[in-house]
Amino acid sequence: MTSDSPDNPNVASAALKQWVAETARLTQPDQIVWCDGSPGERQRLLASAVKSGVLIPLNPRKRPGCYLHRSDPRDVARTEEVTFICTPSAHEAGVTNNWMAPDEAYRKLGAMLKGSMRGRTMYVVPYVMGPVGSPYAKIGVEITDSIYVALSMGIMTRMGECALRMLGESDDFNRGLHCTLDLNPEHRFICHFPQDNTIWSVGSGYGGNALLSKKCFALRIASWLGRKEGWFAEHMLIVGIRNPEGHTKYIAAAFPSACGKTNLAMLLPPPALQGWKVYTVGDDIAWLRVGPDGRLWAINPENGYFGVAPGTSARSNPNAMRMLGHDSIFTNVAMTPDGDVWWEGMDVEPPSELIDWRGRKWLPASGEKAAHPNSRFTTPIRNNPVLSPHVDDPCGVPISAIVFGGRRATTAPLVLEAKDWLHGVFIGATMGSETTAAASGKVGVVRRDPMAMLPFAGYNMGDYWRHWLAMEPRITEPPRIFMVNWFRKAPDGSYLWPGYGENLRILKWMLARIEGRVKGRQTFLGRVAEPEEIDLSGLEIAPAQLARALAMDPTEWKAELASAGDFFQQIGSSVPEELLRLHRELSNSLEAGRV
Ligand code: OXD
Ligand code: MN
Repeated sequence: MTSDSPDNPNVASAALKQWVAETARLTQPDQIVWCDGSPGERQRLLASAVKSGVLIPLNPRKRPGCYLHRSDPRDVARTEEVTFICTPSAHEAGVTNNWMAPDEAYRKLGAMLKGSMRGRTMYVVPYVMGPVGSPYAKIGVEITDSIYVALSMGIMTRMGECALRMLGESDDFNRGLHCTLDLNPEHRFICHFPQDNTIWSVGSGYGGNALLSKKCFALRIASWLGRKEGWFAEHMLIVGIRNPEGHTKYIAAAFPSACGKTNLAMLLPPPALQGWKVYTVGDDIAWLRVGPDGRLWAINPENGYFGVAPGTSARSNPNAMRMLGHDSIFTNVAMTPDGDVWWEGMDVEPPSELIDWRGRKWLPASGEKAAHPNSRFTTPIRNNPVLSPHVDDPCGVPISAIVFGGRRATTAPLVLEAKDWLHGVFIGATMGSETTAAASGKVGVVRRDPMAMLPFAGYNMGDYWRHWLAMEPRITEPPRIFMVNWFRKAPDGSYLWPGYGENLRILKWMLARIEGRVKGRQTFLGRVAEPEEIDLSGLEIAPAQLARALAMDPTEWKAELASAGDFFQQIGSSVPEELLRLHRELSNSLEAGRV
């Protein structure tokens, strides 16, 4: 449906038409394209993106339907320093978010948006987050001047007429306005207005800043809506684990960006764990509600994967390698002379020459990375060979366990089960992780990343924790809560645990705990697996190495709790008293020598 009049689509609600008209008056595009999500439209947009050089077609014999996009080299990751929560008061945003007053943000960005689409096309992209028609799904509309964004939204969401039909005459939709401007980082702002269900993002084309359905709507705005409406929007994968008897249990797991969520979500069981199978429901975001049975039920609001390419290989994630074989958009990876893709950690020798992510000739001796460390793939969910049959289930899947994990070279054990909901919330709230290339800034620095939501909680972190605690009485059949750490290292810098598919052994231990078949070892914080309780069949790992991966070192934990205490102080008066009390009790236990 192409039109230069915003009034064209008959099915759009009056509120939507009015907002599109207002936005067009502000930004002055040359033409307006309402995206209908049809295959024909996709082909037209792809052809146009190729013609303008936004996309480079890859070798159709090797990667049918696949394209490469190279971004501006200054625009390769999320930029948390220019991401703002624009609530009436600064307190509502809290100290972990940048805050700007809504009036100021609208004025400042409004000035930048004035006439900003002159000479450009404005795409109106309606989309559904969650299964179409599900009572838990929500609708958004993104207006963008980027064809790359429009095409990526067509992969990442259920996009087009289905959203307009579901919206009907309602005015209840997220209003996302995105404009690339000149991509100068100095003109970059990602502003969220939770009270208005609105996002304005300017100056970046990077996925996490520009595909407004994802981090901006499905996490920052949705977390705020979740508190208001009594549910959770979380930075969690959702995975189904089927045991050899054919019973499937679902786990939701929060890990910070670029810590292996996609790999865990589509894990291939090791050969020795015969009969086990893993199904992906989601790899990045979970919306969790309390069902009539008192359990937590999760849907994946997305319809595609926006995953980190480097490190993805036939060994680390064979299912991802299969799904990347067709109909995917790659961003900032390297290109081989025969029009295929390459990245570091693909476990394939690079050819003698490549074109690097910036479009320059690359030789193995150049000493630089050929693919950007945060280069990405954008792939339809249906490409995944182990997609859960319940991915479109309007009610989602019931969650038996919640996992909090970080990237920690020290301190955090391979697996630990929290004593109860409060302990679990504490573990999530005080989680630390080393920073990665998914956000701009220094990589490898440990920071507190509560529930892996530090960059994504759309309101005051202390209030977010209060919401977690306040939900407890409603969840009468609560999931168990675990902490994991796949990344602990030996003093020589090697990883203590092999990770990837072998992580199923740890998930299996969790299921055994839930079924009461193993006890673990009680520690001051919760139960850590005993080495003999972990299924090690077919895996060679020295007992001392495994013991180290599972160790709770009092000195490390004293430092950890001190850092958690500092973090609570930083958050200030909104930290729930229950968490402060538990922190005091745990610190006292450690001081008293109880580990
Ligand atoms: C992502 C991220 O892209 O967390 O999922 O940065
Ligand atoms: Mn993420």
